[in-house]
Amino acid sequence: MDQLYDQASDQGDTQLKPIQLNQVPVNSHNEWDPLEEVIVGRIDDATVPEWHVALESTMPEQSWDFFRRHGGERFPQDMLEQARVELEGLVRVLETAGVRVRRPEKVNQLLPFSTPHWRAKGGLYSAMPRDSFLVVGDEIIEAPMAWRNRYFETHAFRPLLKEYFRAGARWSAAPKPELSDALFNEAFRHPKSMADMSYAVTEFEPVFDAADFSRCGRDIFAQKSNVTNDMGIAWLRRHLGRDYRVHVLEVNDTHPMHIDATFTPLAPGKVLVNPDRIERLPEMFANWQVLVPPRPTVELSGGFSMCSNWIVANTFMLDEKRVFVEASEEPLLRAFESWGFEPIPYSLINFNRFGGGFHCCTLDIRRRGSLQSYFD
Ligand code: ABU
Repeated sequence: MDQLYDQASDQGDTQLKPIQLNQVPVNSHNEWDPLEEVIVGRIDDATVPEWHVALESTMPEQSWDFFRRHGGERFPQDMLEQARVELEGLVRVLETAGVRVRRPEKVNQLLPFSTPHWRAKGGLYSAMPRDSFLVVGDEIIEAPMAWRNRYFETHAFRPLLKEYFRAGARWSAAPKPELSDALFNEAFRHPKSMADMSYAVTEFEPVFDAADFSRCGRDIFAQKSNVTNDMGIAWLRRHLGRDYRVHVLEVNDTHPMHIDATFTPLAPGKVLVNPDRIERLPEMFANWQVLVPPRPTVELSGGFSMCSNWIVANTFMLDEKRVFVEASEEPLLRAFESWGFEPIPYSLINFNRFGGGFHCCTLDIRRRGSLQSYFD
């Protein structure tokens, strides 16, 4: 069996052991290979982010006043508890399916922090590992996130990252952004159409959220958004090098943040496409089955939400057949069945209000499969 790396190159680190390929700790090339290990976030400690143009550019208008009044405070306990119960239940479902589930540390998100450029009253949460990490093969990349309250978000996951690194995974981080005022677009105005498009972030430095990327082996699809700029996409493309092709999709979304309720590869040759946000896919999808989900019917409860009802399109594959789908979204469940999938109905309807669904709250660390091209 080949060794994944040569211990001699890790001079002086006696804790590192050569590992065998069949023990590789991190291995995920796409969104559908059979899942073996996953990180599921924590919501218990979520703190309301402070009002800022980066939030204004994407958060639903009915929630603005809540952010303005409560930035830096813990979210109401009943909201947190309902979401926590759903997330813990999801962990049990994954474990019952034979998946090893890992969790971030509990951290105090109420601790203030500062840099030479700005101060934050606290963090946000460690609920959405999909936003802060991109797994590409055996590498975990920490994203240079644009929201100031998320500056230290990866720290809750560091014990896991160190464990994976010691076991042979590659671990890298994009350049830590300054997030000074120069990154944010002072002239930001809510665009009414794509012709009028304006983003909250400038090209001052590379920024991206990992959830603006979607993996299909050697081809990775990205969208530019209010947290991901051209420079961030260029950084990732150059970092990954010639083994990968990073494509930027044309997305019809005037308030974009994260691609995973917009464009979701489900299996080789099958992609779920949000009909409100994607009008056409690149020619390379000509032989793919393009699946269009029915429009959401459920309402996110309670007035406050950090995303649109399209969060129900934020699905997560256990393998190329089994897919987690919001249990109360009947039309979507039926659609998946008609397309030949085996939906696993589970409800995250209270968790969704924090801005994420099945794909956001998970980070697939290990799937059984290898690097392939699905388009050649
Ligand atoms: N990652 C969450 C995406 C939510 C949305 O696009 O509506």
